[in-house]
Amino acid sequence: MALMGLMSCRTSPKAEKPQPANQYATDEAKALLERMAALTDRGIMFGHQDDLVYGHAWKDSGRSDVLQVCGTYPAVFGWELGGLELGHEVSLDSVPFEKIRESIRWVHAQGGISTISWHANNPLTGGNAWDVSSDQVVKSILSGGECHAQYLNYLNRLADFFLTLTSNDGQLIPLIFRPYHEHTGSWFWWGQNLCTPEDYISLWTMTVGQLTSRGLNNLLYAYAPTGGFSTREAYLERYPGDNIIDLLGFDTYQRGVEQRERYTQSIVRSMKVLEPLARERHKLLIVAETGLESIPDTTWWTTTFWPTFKPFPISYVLVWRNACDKPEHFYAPFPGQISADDFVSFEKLEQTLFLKDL
Ligand code: BMA
Repeated sequence: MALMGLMSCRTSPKAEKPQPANQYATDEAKALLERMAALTDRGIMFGHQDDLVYGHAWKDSGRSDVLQVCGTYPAVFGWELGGLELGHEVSLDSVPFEKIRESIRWVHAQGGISTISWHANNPLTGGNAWDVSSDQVVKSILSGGECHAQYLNYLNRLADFFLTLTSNDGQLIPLIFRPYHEHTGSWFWWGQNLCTPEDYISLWTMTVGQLTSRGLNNLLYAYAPTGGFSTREAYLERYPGDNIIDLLGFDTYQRGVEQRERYTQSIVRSMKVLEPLARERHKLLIVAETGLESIPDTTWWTTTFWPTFKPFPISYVLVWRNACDKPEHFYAPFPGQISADDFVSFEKLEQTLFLKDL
């Protein structure tokens, strides 16, 4: 009987509130996780990378393509810190970090949520995140490696920036940090064929340890391999651990209109693995990066995106950036784009959550 009682308690999704993996998490980080969990009962939050800092054919004008199309901002805002580790003032996508800081503060004051990606430079070769010419990079960063001190310096520069992200009352803004993503592919120096599972996990442990040692207990961590996995073992092969990760997700893209079925089926397959895993471990479920570049499909939002994600208890789905300088590189519509009207219908659905719904 006692066992049955315990089991029914454990299997009830409402029985336990999600707790941050970090036992010293700030009240704000705890509250963010609880709020995100509560919001999944109402729907799925829409996220967009770099929404406030540039968009399709504009920059520096304080707009938002999403706002211009549907009258409200995304609920979740993605930001990119690549270049900060080198002491640069602008990101690898040419956004001043000062602007990212202001934007994160603004988002927080409006009740929105910020998530941060990091295409970190390759410390061993001096190349960028996509430099996969050496399979010794992760090794060189770990304790005893030739780049260890240099990499701690990278992390300290990130920490210095994170420590300035405070709210009006002086508290550290709770944030979702998602480093070392898409690592089950081999296009970044931390990818599958470039390091062992043990070294990849050590990279995470070292990173989180260093940021935490700087007092950053406001960070929630998201784990996002490349989509397309179909077993729990594949998903967990390089998982840093329940004591580090708060959000389970993946990155996946639809490559062209003709790949619609492939995209939707792969998401459903991955979600069927992740949904029970997240429930058992009391983690939140996210789709960290997705989209169809250029959206050459007038009803993509209501006939592909929404029917695919809707059945699952996902906290947020984030679409990638609308580059200002690459006319084809956009993932959210802008006024006049062929899927813009459909996006308006999508925003009006009761279970799609934008900033005004939070
Ligand atoms: C990629 C592309 C690049 C960009 C990078 C980091 O997916 O959007 O143009 O530099 O992300 O944001």
